[in-house]
This record gives sequence, C-alpha cells and structure tokens, in this order.
Amino acid sequence: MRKVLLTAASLAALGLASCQPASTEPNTAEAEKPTKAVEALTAAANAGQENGAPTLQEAKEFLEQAEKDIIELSGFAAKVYWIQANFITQDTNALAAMAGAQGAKLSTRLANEAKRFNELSLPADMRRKMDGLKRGSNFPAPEKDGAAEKLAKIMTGLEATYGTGKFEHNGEIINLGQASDIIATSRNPEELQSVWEGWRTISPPMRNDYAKMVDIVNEGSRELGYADAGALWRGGYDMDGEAFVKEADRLWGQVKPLYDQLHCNTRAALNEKYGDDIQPADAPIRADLLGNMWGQSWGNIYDMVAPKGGGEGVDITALLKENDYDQKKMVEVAETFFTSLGFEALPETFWERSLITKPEDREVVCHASAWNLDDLEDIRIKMCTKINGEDFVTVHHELGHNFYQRAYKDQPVFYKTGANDGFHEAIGDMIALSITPEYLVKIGLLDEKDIPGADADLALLMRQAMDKVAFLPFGLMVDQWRWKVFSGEYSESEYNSGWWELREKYQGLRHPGETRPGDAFDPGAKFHIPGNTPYMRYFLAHILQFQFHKAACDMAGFEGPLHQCSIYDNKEVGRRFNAMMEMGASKPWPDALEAFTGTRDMDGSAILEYFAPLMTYLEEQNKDRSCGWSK
Ligand code: X8Z
Ligand code: ZN
Repeated sequence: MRKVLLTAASLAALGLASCQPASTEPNTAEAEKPTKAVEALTAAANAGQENGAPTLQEAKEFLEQAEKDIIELSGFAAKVYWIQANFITQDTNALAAMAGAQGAKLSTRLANEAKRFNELSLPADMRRKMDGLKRGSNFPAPEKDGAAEKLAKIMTGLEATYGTGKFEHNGEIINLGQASDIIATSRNPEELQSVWEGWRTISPPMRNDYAKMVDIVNEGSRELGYADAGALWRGGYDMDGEAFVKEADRLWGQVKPLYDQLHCNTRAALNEKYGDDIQPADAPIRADLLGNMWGQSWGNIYDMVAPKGGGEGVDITALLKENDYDQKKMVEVAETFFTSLGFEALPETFWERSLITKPEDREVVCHASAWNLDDLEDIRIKMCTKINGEDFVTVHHELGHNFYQRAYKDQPVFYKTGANDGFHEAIGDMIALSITPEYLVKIGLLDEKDIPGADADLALLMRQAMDKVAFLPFGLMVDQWRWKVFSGEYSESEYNSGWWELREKYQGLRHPGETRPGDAFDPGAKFHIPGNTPYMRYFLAHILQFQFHKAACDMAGFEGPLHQCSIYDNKEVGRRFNAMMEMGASKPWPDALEAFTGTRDMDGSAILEYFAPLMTYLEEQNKDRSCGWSK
C-alpha cells in the first residue's frame, strides 16, 4: 500500500497498520536520559543562543507542527488508499499515486527539517520523535523535483498489477484466490506446476519498474544518511542495523534445527507420495507441492504428514463448515476472544465499513489487511475471507492489528505504531495460539465428546508446525533478498536467480521445471514485494508470538505443556497485554517486551518448548533418513 510513502509514525497516524511499516524509532542508546537537570541546562543554553542555532522552543514548535501536518495529510490519504484498495481502477490508482506523492514529499521535508536539530541537546522523548522523523519512510523519495510523483506512481502501479493479476488455466481465466485453492487441494503434480507457473506470469512486467523504484528509494535513503534502503530498514529496531542483522541470525540459529527436522520429514512424505522423479529424497523440495502458492506454510498438506497411530487432532476447516460459519461469524468469534480478555468490543462502524467477503463486481486488493482510518476508533479489516482454518487464524491476525491500533490511540502521532513491526504482526497470532480443542468446545464449534485425547497431541503439533515452523525461513529470506537488491548485490538481471538462491539456502526449496523463463520475476508474485511491505516483521512475529504465549500462560498459572494452554477469558492476562499494547512505540521495544514478558530479548526458546514433543517425534522419524539439501 502507498501508506509506506509517509513516515512510519505518520502511517501509524494513518492507521494503515495492516502490514505495519518498519518502525521509525531511533537508536535510543544515543538518546540522552530525560533528567530534569539536562532539561534545565538545555533550556538555559537555548535561552542564550545567539549564533542562529535552533533552540529548544523551536524544536518543540517544529514537532507540534509536524504532528499537525501528518495528521492532516494522513486523514485525507487514508480515505484515498482505502477507496483505491476496495475499488481498483485507473482513476483510483491515479488518486492514490497523488496522495502517495504528497506523503512522500511531506516525510522527506520533515526528515530534512528535523536534521536542523541534530546538534541540539534534547530531552529523550523529543529526541526519539526527532530521530523517528529523520528516518523518513521505508520508501523515501529524494528531494529533487518529480521524484516523489514518479515513486508513488510506480508503487501504486506495482500493487495494482498484483491485485488485478489473472492468468489462463484450462481455458479459464483465474485469479490468485482460485489458483491458491488449486495449489492447496490438488495432488496432481502437472496441474500444480501449471498453476504455480501460471500465477508467476503476472509478475515479469513488474521487474523493470521494480528496478526503477529501487534506484529512487536508494537515492532517497542516501539523502537521509543511509547507505541504501536496506540499511534504512535495518535501522528501525532501536539498535544499530548491523546488530539487528546479527540478532535475526541468532534467532534463526535457535530455530533452524526444528525447521530442518520438519523439512526432512515433509520431503520424505512427498517422496513417498510422488516418487523420485517428482520429489527426490535428497534434493530441495519442489515449491509447488507444499499446498501454498509460495511454499511459506504447509498446513494444506497436513494429510501427508499426519502422525500415524495417534489420535486425529482437529480439522478447523471441517468444523467451520459443519457449523455453517460464514465470514462474518468468523470475525465475530475472533472478536469475542479479545473481549473475553477485557478489550472493548469493536465499534459498530467496524461492521459497517469492513470488507470481509470478496466482491464479485469489482477489483479489490484481496491480501488481508487491517486499517485505522482516523487514528482513533475507525478501525476496519479488508480481506477476501475464505471459510477455512487458515483464514480463521488470519481473521484473528487482522483483529490483533486493530486492537493494537486502538490500544495506542492516545499516544502522540509519532508513537502510534508497534513497539517494533514484529510486535504488530504477533498480537493476533498470539491470540490464535490459544485456539485449543477445549477453547473450541467453549465456543460451541467442537462437541465435548470429540475433544481429542492426549494421543492426538502430536497431530495438533504437526498441524501447527506445518504452518508456523515451515514459515520461519521464508519470513527471513524475503528481506534478505530485498536487502541484497537494495545494496546492488543482486542486479536487475539477477533478481530471479538471487531469489532462488535464497529460497534454496534458507527454505531448502526449488522451483518446478528445469529452469525459469529469462524474464521471470518470481519475487513479484508475492504480495509484499509489489505491495512494498517489509517482511522481516513476520519472522520476528513468529518468534515473538510464542514468547508472548508462554508469558501469558505463565501469568495465567497454566502448568501443562505450552501447546495445551489457552488464555481465553483471562482478564489479568488481557490487562497486562493491553498495558504493553497501549505503549505503542513510545519506548524502545525491549521496554515493551519487558512490560509483558519480563525479558528484554527476543528469544526462540518458547517456540522450541512449544514444539518439543514434535521435535522428539521428528528426530525419531528422520533417524535413518539423510536430511539436508546442500549439494
Ligand atoms: O501478510 C500477512 C497478513 C497481513 S499483515 C495477512 N501475513 C504474511 C503473508 O501473508 O505472507 C501474515 C503471515 C505472513
Ligand atoms: Zn499483519
């Protein structure tokens, strides 16, 4: 979405937090402590200022005016973006590009003006706001004439191309939703390959524009003092960018052994089903066989890896259908989870204004998102919801964004965003981890007599792992690719080969077919690339949601295994969760993490604890297999 053209903080103001822009928060290690003494000294120095350098008073006025400017523009732009995403036409694209250009100009202007106060000693809170402004947006436009307009036009065009993408399959024109259904359910490798390749015919026309966009945002980033846009993004985590890269690597190192075991077991199942020609037992996994268009979560092929001998687990898709759930009911039930924790119900306007089923009569951006149109209570979701277990989780994910947005609505505009962007993506997912069989009984979806016995634990864990553990390296590789694109390590002609290099390295996947076409731009067939949404947030969220879940279950006094815990209806957990959420980005993220979990570090040990019984099972299954995929 074009929201990324405004500063991240202003976007939070825009409230378009669906796929939150990377935080603009400053490196507070450098920010001074807000002691009264410092403030007094600063004031004294400022009062006597005679050399034309800016004063504390000017800094205050600048921040106040910036806040007003951001609120004014974002209030307007949010409506334009909403209409465009709900009604994609030439005209709405043009309007969105205009709003985007205005946003880009505003964030560039504010970033440059904020530099004026670099040498001024400021109280920590003002320094934090100032540094946030200086980071501009994730896709900054250079100052030169016409750059903001050009950038906004390209970005709008890329997203619209994705949103309206269609291709021919068996003589019929199909869209992403239809193609995804085939990938999820077909077990015919020729058909899977054809649909997988078909969807990727929508993206070659994006490649050249994408390269132009990279040049523009790199120039904009250099003007802001960053080596390139990747460095700008990595700088958004209250720590030095290099330290953040190490942090992400450390977290991946923690969870990789679990992924490796899951990969090995899944590949063996695919090899058994399809044979050596389609899926060899020692090569990377063919990406079209995993039940998901991008091979990012594998729950749709759970049937192939279901542990034998134990109980069955719970098939939420089947339960939703048996109980005649429609899309609205799915959202209502998700809302009830939040209200059970003590959060206030969604406003009436949420129900009047959200889009929860795919309209047949017009083009919309179907990729699920959550919005806050007025920065206060006008929260909405927009998704082409399907009645299945996957989207039941996504509905919780989106409402997590909305409840977070509303929780921090009283913060100044600069702080109306997640503690870091991973937090924003983790809230609803954390809630969805509490969808246990016992919880499903409480909400009447499952009959008490159908609660699976303890022997079904492995089945439940395997279902979860096929989505959550499988996702981890994908969550990591998408921005590894973008960082290399921004740094120039991958040139335009290497975009696709670079993508597959990383797909193999991190996920152990390969594409179907011998080669990809020379003009292929497979990254463009994943929403967040043309949609220009940073992706590292989802990797972090997949770590954080388990960390939050563990902390919540400890708070609730739950003593059993982590995967059996549900925090449904626990007001004390809700109160403490809300206390973290209402902080927004007003403090560095370790402060927010500490407020809820008692620790200041992101940590993969909770996800390992959650899946510990499955890890034991997988190691046993894999013991005579040769795992790994390196040649
Ligand atoms: O994009 C999303 C959300 C909106 S922020 C639906 N997700 C990522 C994806 O679909 O690729 C959630 C999980 C990962
Ligand atoms: Zn999200």
